[in-house]
Amino acid sequence: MPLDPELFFRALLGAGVTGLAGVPCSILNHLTLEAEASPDIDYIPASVEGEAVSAAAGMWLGGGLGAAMMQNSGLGNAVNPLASLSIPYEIPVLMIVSWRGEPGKKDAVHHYPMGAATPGIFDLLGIPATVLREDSDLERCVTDAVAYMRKERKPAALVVPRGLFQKAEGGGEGDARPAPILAREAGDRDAAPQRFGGGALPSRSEVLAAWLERYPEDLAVSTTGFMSREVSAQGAVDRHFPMQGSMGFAAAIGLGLARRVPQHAVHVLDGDGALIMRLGSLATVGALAPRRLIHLVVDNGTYASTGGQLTVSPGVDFPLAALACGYRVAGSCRGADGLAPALDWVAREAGEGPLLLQVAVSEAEAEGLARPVLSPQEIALAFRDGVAGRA
Ligand SMILES: Cc1ncc(C[n+]2csc(CCOP(=O)(O)OP(=O)(O)O)c2C)c(N)n1
Repeated sequence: MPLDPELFFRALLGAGVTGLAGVPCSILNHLTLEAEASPDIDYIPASVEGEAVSAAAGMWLGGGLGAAMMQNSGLGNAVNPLASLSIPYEIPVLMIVSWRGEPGKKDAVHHYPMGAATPGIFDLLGIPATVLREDSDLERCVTDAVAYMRKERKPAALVVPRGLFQKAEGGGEGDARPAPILAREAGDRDAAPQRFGGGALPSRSEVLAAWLERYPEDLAVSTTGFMSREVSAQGAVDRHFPMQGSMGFAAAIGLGLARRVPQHAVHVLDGDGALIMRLGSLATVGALAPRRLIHLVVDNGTYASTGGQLTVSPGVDFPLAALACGYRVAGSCRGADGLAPALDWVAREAGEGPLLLQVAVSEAEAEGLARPVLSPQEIALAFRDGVAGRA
């Protein structure tokens, strides 16, 4: 007999899961519908599975406990932030993964390879995965997984085979859809980007120093590579999360965090290469429109951290893309003379919806930047404690 998915949803809430980010699967349809409609859980409709893992990690940094939901077809999209964020930083994320292509069960052919690989992927990553069966005690499985996560500060997975749950009643053809997930009024599609500039390009260090001087107390998540090295050198552990790894997902982490602590400004310090890798996050951030999220894109036109190879950023207008995705305001700055006016503009405009500022920088890099001295686990814990300690 298929199980009642409602029990599973209640078990998640009972175990203290505060947020769910995911990409839908028909097997998990009920869960998505419940999460969309429930005031008891924060639901983030992720653009890609790795974004779901990263947003769930951001929820944990903000004092909550996040789950990432996905079809196993998308498990590959989640591996990078599992392997380079959740596991090394010891940020627990509950993985809820459907199992298409389970060996021995009839399914569409294109699901078989991933179906066969799914248990092995969890094994290789050292993530304990419990397959839910019809005779499973759902509440127990959820509680045990969450207890493990809290104790070990590691991700854990619950695997949901096809046919385990009764079919969802809502969401079928002809049923009324729930209200649109989120208010979309924040962005003004006709808004034009603000443009600042003049003079030679500043360096990344100069931009970051000016930024941190303006916002010494705000929370910030920075992108992998040199940016986070600089942030560890110039920043403070209780409010700056210098993320190394999970390339492209700084905005997703910032989003999960911002949803947990909407009373605080959350800055995302991004790179052009990283943002191009996960441009879909602009759409998620734009749609959910966290009021106090500020997205700074430091654009040197290169992958500086791996040797200065060219990115395609000269062809990308990040502010236009952000506005098109629902950011409330966006601007760019090209030239050191424009930096102070651009930062004044940010200070005036921030607070009513996501804001993006792209700052073109030179390729000059600070000498001898070391990796953070603290371990990833220490960084994550210090940051989470710092967030918790805020008024
Ligand atoms: C998924 C993934 N792909 C590639 C890399 C290697 N890598 C680390 S930093 C980096 C460059 C990032 O470029 P950008 O965001 O423009 O920042 P910059 O290095 O210029 O500061 C790359 C490609 C990685 N860490 N993770």
